[in-house]
Amino acid sequence: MTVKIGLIGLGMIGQDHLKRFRDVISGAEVTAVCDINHSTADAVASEYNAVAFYDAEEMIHSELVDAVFICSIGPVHKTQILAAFKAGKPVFCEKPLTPTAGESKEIIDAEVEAGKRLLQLGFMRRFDPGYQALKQSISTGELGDIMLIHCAHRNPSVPESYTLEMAINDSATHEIDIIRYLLNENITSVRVDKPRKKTSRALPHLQDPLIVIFETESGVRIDDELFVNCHYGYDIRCEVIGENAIAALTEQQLISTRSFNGNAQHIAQSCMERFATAYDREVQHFVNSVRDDLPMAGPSSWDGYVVALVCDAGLASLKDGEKHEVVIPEQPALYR
Ligand code: ISE
Repeated sequence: MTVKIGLIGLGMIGQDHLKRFRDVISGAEVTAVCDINHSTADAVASEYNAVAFYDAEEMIHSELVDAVFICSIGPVHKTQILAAFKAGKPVFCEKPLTPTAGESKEIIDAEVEAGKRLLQLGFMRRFDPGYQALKQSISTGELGDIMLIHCAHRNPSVPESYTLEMAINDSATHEIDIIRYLLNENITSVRVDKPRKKTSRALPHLQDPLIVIFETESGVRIDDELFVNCHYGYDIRCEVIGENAIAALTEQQLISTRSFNGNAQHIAQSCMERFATAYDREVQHFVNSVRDDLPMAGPSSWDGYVVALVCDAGLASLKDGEKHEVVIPEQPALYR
């Protein structure tokens, strides 16, 4: 069976996924694309031999579509996800699930009512071979009891539309999810520190870098440097400090180059470049679940909801600088 994909949102990540469906993914083809910008939808549809839609709900209900692939902006996710659930179609949704925890809760309620998982969320880092190896070394116990994790989330630059809050609910979301994945436990508190110094490269409305401190149920303390105008590259770091040993993500390149400039390794310039393998694997995982008619697996709506709860606490701390507790309701059986 070839899964017929309807892709909503033809911005940067949407177009990156379109290329992936064309060049890498097996068992699926993009039959429909949708964007509110008519000329973008028309141009992309003709390039990819798909049908153009301008209205997401119309595309979701079309017979051309078996599964819905959401790459639109966060504020419209809830409506599109609920429409796909109603049409009984499986959904892949780029992060965030929704901008607020309240909206994510509505998605949880709808999925619980349906009685089966219908959505895979785009937390692609869970499919990255480096993070998977880190998780493996934590779970075998070879590092001993985990005490600290140091993370850094560096982007070369961000567009003018990037707000201060997005450092938490657009960038740090990735660390929030991956900490829960690595440690298999929840985050219980968040504090955002604003260093007195900020880079001259950040637009005036931003505070860059920021440091976010998380604590987990068992007491692991995590510091996350968010530096989204670091200029030099897209650099994601993670070092896990155990009682017996320390494990960290390595440089991601397969080669280094020796020359008059020294011993150099290329540094990725975007998340699409750094996490290309992870994106390929998450999308193939989604397609396989739909093709084999399995309940969705991988990052879930519940993961999106919990991350949104942590983000809400982080946003409160961004305002007052205080430590905010995260209260997580009981997890429905569907997600256990
Ligand atoms: C962006 O939305 C992403 O998801 C990237 O992975 C992240 O590094 C960036 O900071 C976000 O703005």
